[in-house]
Amino acid sequence: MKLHSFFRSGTSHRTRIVLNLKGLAYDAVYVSLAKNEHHQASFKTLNPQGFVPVLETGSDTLLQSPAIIEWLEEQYPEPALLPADAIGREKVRAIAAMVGCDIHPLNNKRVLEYLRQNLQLDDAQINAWCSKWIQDGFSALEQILVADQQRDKFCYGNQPTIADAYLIPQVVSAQRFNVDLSAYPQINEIYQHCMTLSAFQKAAPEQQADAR
Ligand SMILES: N[C@@H](CCC(=O)N[C@@H](CS)C(=O)NCC(=O)O)C(=O)O
Repeated sequence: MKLHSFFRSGTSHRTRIVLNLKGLAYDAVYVSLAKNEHHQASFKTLNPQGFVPVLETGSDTLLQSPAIIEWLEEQYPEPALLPADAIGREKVRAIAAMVGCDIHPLNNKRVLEYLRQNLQLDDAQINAWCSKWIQDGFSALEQILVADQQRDKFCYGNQPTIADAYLIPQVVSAQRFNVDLSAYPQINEIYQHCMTLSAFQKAAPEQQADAR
């Protein structure tokens, strides 16, 4: 498999975590968002949206990290990254959606470029924009995590799930935007715990060859 990715991209990062948790080998193809390589025609042939990640399986080109992650889960069911019961799966997918649908898209490069170039916001205003959506999402998520009596060291239960794969990159991004993580002790604890696992360590942005 070939993963087209960028080290700092949260959607690439979550996909790397899932690949690593499942013990799947892949070749990384680096697409520099910093150099706007995602706008190149050759990349847009692969993904007309011009977004990373893209996963080439050998027979298919897979787009959209949620769909790629669900495909990996179906194709490589062990270890399972979704709970066995329907309510558990709903809860894990809900956390993933809080990050994937309600936080991450608002902090994306293209959104920030629009704020900077079209709406003339400065760095401080853009930082405030990013922090706001991360804080709103993390405040709600923190309450959900506190209320879950069954929870152990991860977002759900005592095994890593897709929810953790979404959350950890968002924590990394929160750090970049100087969000004070001490306001979210459960999220911080999950982050600290996940980062003791090699699947998460290996997926970290600074470990990627294109970060150097
Ligand atoms: N919904 C898509 C979003 C993909 C996405 O936005 N990727 C970002 C990197 S995290 C990207 O390629 N951004 C390029 C840009 O915003 O110009 C997914 O989850 O795969």
